[in-house]
Formats: sequence, C-alpha cells, structure tokens
Amino acid sequence: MLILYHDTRSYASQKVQVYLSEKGIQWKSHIFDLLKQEHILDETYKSLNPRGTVPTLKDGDVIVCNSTEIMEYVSQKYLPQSDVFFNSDLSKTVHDFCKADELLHDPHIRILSYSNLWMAEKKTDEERNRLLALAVKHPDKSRGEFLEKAAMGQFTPAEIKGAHTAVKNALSDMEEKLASSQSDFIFGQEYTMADAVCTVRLFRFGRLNVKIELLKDQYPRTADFYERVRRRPSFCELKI
Ligand SMILES: N[C@@H](CCC(=O)N[C@@H](CS)C(=O)NCC(=O)O)C(=O)O
Repeated sequence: MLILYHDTRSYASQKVQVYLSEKGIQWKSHIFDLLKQEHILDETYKSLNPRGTVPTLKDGDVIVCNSTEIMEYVSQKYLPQSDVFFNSDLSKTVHDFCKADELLHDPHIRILSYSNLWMAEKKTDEERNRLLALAVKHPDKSRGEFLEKAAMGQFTPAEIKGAHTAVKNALSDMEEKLASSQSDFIFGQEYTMADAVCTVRLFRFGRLNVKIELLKDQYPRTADFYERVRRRPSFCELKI
C-alpha cells in the first residue's frame, strides 16, 4: 500500500491527495503537523526526505519526494491507460505546468499563506522562540530562514506585492489555457495532474481571499472550472 507523508493543510500535499482521489488510488496517510514542525523533529523522516518537506510517497522500497514527481510516478506505475501516458507532447505540457506551479507556490503562495493564514494570529514570545529555535535546525537552510522571517512577520511589502501579482498572472494563465483547451479540463480531454494542481490553487486562492466567484467577469472560464471541480468527490480532500 502506498504511504503518503503529508499535512492535510499543505498546498503541495493537497495536489497529490486530490490526484490520488481522482484516480481512485488507495493510500495510507502518515500525517505531520507542519505548524508544530513535526516533520523536522522526526529523525526517521530525514532519511526519506533530506530537504525536510512534505509530501513524500513510499511505495514499498521506492521513495518519491516532491508533488509533481509523486503524481508522475503514480501515473506511470498505476495509470497506464491515461492519455498522458500515450501522448508525450501532452505529458511534457502537463509536467511543465506542474513545475511552474511549484514556482508559484514557492515563494509566492507560501509568503501569502504564512502571512495571511499560518502566522496571522499573534504569537506569544514563547511560541515565536520555539519556532526560531526549530528554524535553525531545518535541514534546508533557506527554508529555515523563510520560517524565521515568517515567525518574525518580516516579509517585505515588495514580496507581498510580488506574490499578489503572481496570483493574478496565474489566474490569467489558467483563463488562457481553458480558452484553448475546449474541454472541461486544462489540457486535453482527460483529468490530468494539471487539473489537480488548478483545483488546489483555486482553493488556496479562496482561502487567501481571492474571491473567484467575484472574478467571473474577468476570468469566466476559470470561475466555471472551479465550480465544476468543487462538485467532484476529490474536492473533499481539501480542508484548511
Ligand atoms: N516543490 C515542493 C514543495 C514542497 C513544500 O514546500 N512543502 C511544504 C508544505 S506545502 C513544506 O514541506 N513545508 C515545511 C517546511 O518548509 O519546513 C513540492 O511540490 O513538493
């Protein structure tokens, strides 16, 4: 049985959860509470994912880190009938889209999520000091520095503005892709990893107060896409 190491609130983990649910693949959950930094404190997890991030997939002896690679691994191993498997152009398009989403996530969605959701409530000195002490222990130095900045509320106005611009650009890009796809899905006639990515992206934008329904005039296809995917059973995977 596949084991997914994840946090149900994590953006990167949610993409995999939605995709596995869409494709009817069974998996077992190993949850870390990222806000308590459980993924850093667990010594055995370091050997599975040396960067100290989630998600990680374990399939027998095979360990796969990173959301795009996990979805690709699952597609190749368990979904040999999929369009993506037969069509290398489509497979590259979907891959590139998912990789671009990772760059939207880090840094932009992470900055907005930490400042508007995870660190929005005022922390006590004790909580902040605990986070700062863990930040220096993070196996990935740049992630430790990011956590320190988030705990101290030190994102700059330029970083926040850059993140909002990136969100707008992502909405325009989805709108264009849906206009040219001429189907219910982002690319081609089949639900792909890119659709899981867009579902999670729009859900997170909603939590970050981007009112997709109110953007119907500017992004009508994206708003319709979101209405459709919200009705799919896989949407139940999404909670914050
Ligand atoms: N590009 C990676 C990003 C993974 C990532 O940033 N995961 C976040 C949760 S969404 C994480 O592990 N954060 C904890 C940390 O940085 O310590 C992917 O797509 O899997």
